Amino acid sequence: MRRLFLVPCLALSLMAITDAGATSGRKNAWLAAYPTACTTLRNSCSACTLCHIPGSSPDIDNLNGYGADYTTNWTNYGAMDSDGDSVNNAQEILDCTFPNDPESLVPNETDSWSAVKSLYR
Ligand SMILES: [Ca+2]
Ligand SMILES: [Ca+2]
Repeated sequence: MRRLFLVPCLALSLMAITDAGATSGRKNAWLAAYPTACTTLRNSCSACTLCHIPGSSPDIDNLNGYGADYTTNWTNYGAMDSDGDSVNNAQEILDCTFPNDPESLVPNETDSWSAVKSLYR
């Protein structure tokens, strides 16, 4: 009877260890792949919110669009546009914008210049 209880417990423990290791491995792989990424994105990666839905547990069931693309398309996720804002994920990392937030974009220079000119009219 005791063995019947211990075997499932051991199996669950191994699954938990394996999942935690994989999660940490993905995070560390991202940080290693983007050593010059801005501090905002690196902090978001370290806090798991770059790839997971904020406020949720950081497991495979709570990935955001970017996290899902990162996890399932390891070799091509940089060329993908996870948030549909017409900027690919790799460029968003270079620009320090969030690849899962379509509102997170580099400001349009034309719009910015128009805003500055409007102050002096
Ligand atoms: Ca994008
Ligand atoms: Ca974006």
